[in-house]
Amino acid sequence: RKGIVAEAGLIAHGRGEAFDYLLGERTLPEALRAENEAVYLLKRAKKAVISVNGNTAVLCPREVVILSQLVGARIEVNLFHRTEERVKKIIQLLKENGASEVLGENPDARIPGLEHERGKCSSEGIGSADVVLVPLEDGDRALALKKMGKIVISIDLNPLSRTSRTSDVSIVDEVKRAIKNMIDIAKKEESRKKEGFDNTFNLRKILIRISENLRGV
Ligand code: PTJ
Repeated sequence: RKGIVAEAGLIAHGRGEAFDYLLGERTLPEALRAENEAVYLLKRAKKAVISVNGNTAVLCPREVVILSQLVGARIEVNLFHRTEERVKKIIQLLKENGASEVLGENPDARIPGLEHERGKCSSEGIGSADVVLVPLEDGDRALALKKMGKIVISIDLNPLSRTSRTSDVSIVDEVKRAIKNMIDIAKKEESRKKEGFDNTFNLRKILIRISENLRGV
């Protein structure tokens, strides 16, 4: 009703919930592994950016701001169904939740290969970032960001989505749970040893868990 989430975002949310039931509405060990890897990459990035859309903004604005501060990432509002009004509302919401700076209001660069509104981004943000965290992304944009040579970390409850299959690190977890876990990891990350991480293997294990959950029923 406040006009922050796109109408299509409500349908996207339902799709996510359906997958969350199949996952058991909890963070799987594979998701936690991906969250560890994500924090590692974000902290070591030359220029990390957290891309925020309508759904992410309403579900966990405070968590996004805290994570950005802990890993030294900038925040950019980047919308699929872009309207200037929604961009402004999302920036305002993030600022009310403690963000000192949010990019995205004055896009001056483009993501090659994406048609007009969806391709807009900021040159000092997503345009020049080496690592981008994209919660609830669409497959085309995740792929376009990879083609630009960026490391793409996604958060998506659907392990079969094009986004999950395209990303370098695919976090299959609910966005608020995922970002809360990443905050905890970022707080104690210095003392942690990096584990080997294989995204394809990790996604495969999640699919096996879903089928085991169903078989259990
Ligand atoms: O705010 P905008 O204009 O950028 O629009 C955002 C939406 C989400 C409408 C747009 O990006 C879209 O249509 O996305 P898709 O293609 O539906 O992809 C969203 C993905 O997020 C789906 O695969 C869902 O399973 C997943 N998802 C939905 N809710 C959650 C989620 N993943 C994690 N946490 C959730 N709460």
